Amino acid sequence: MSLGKRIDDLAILGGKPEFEYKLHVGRPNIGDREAFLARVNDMLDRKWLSNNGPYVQEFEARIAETLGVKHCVVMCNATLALEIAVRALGLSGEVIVPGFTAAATPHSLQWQYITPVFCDIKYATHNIDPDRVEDMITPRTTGILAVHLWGRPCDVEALQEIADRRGLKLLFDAAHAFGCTYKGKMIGGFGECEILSFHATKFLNSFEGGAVVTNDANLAHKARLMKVYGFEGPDNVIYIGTNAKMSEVCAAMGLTSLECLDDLISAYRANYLHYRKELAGIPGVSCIVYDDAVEKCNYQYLAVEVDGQTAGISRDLLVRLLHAENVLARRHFYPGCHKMEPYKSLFPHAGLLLPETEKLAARIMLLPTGTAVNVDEISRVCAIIRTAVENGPEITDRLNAQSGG
Ligand code: T4K
Repeated sequence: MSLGKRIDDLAILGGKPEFEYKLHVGRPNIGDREAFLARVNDMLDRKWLSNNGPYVQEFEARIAETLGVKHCVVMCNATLALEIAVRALGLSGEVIVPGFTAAATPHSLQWQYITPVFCDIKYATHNIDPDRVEDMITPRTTGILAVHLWGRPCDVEALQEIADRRGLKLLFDAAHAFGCTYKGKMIGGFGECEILSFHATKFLNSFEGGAVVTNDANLAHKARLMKVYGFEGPDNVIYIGTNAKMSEVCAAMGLTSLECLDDLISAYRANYLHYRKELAGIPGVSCIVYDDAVEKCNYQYLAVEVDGQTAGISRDLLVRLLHAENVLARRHFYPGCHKMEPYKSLFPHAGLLLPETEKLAARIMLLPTGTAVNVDEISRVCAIIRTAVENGPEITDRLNAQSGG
């Protein structure tokens, strides 16, 4: 183990990569393989592979129970779950969303010809800023789609107060927030509904999957019909629907993942604490704060802010440098949805109202964590970052010289 790499040994300057294999952000958690395979065998024996099979029903019941919500409607991914929730709620015109989120969030609106109106975030929380939401409301606004980014809860009460006062529907993209709380209550039951993701890279994995969770029986019923083409009964379609069904094999994986929830949280938490310790004191580099004395969190995202001025190296160069070492850090959610198509063409000046989003998008990187990463690897990743920060200007100069700049 070569802790404390010297500048000359950095792979970006021609040295050998620290890792012979790639460390990914979002490597899936597999859970108990035997339990999963046993379920798959049962499923094959049963010859019931999709269409609201027994595993899907069990998965829905287990999620609702875990989150303390009345209804869980699982679907094939969170993007379709978002689209269905938006449609089932009857949203139209404009809906307010943060710009600092995955493309899936605004796409779920634009796909249905509803205009996503990008709202700035609060820098300290990375979440939509309720103080800015009010400014974005127009006569066409019908809803607020907030995101519990990195699993840290939005200011739910402030958003609900605005929604109630202005007659808007409030829903949450909780794709990152399985197992997290707001004011001690599990995320899942806030607003009209919340949307979960069980994508392979997520904390709770069903290969592909998502869900609408809600305490509203009518909304759940509507979402349930809409995910099966809008059929109510064998010959009667009553809504425009789609096919958003989850397959049995995905539900089998989801159930298996649920069984190891506590182990997963312990693994992510241990990694998070180790990262915090190892990154402490590196100038300009700060680790996201999760505080389980305040709220339960799943520690899924190891978000690190790089202040290039103080660190002496930019976030982007640091990411390039880490990639050369086979540490595949990600710049989520750079450059912000408002700077991606179709939004950057539709709203070329949106960034003027999103200064905090733009600042954060230029500084955040995600580092590898989860069950596929151990503390020894984390120490080595942090040692590379320390070397990079200690030698930032020299690395930049050498790279410029190499490229003839
Ligand atoms: N709302 C929010 C706030 C979201 O973040 C997302 C999705 C959604 C809604 C929509 O949820 P879904 O419709 O997906 O259920 C990943 C995920 O695809 C996506 O779920 C996630 N957010 C997004 C932020 O991240 P990428 O572009 O990072 O995936 P990809 O293919 O680059 O994989 C990440 C890393 O994981 C790679 O280094 C490879 C590794 N990997 C990935 C997969 C799938 C593996 O090692 N094994 C695997 O099976 O999007």
